[in-house]
Amino acid sequence: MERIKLHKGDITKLKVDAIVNAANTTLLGGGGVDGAIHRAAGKELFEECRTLNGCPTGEAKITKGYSLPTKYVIHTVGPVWNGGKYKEENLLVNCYKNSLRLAVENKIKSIAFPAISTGVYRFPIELATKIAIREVKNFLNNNDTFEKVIFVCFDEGTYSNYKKILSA
Ligand code: AR6
Repeated sequence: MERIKLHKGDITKLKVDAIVNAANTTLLGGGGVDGAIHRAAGKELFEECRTLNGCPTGEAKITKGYSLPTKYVIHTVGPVWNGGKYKEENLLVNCYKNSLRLAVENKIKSIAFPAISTGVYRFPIELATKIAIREVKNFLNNNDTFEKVIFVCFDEGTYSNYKKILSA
């Protein structure tokens, strides 16, 4: 699984074909990684997002990267954690599957994911990380177009959690 990489830092700095945004259903920006991506991409990203008519939870939509070093941004909407009885796990699985599928359709060879739903949306970090790693591994097993999939961790706690689960 040497195509999977772990990186600690800011996803907006990465020069990859695509970065994934943990957006909300409006796709019109917000806080956390979404806010950072919109700030770094500039207002053209907001203008393109306005034309997309939002995005349901678990699905994904693609835009250009504008002032970011990345060519594309794949916007996906993670579930808000409400205790685990509202299909939160399935919806998070869908975020990874749909983002990766959209990447393949756009000939993307390198992609970086933030820890979707684990911030403002309160999804338990360990469960979210297991889902993220399992879904990416499954996808890579059936696909050889990706050269690199990077998990980007913004804080030490997230990083050490990914490190532990990746090496388990
Ligand atoms: N680079 C990489 N990861 C980051 C960055 C960054 N620049 N900034 C934050 N993170 P969150 P969610 C991490 O809250 O839980 C927004 O308002 C952060 O530390 O950004 O899916 C949207 O508009 C955490 O580990 O996303 C939605 O309303 C992870 O990214 C809502 O938040 C996800 O945290 C989405 O909530």
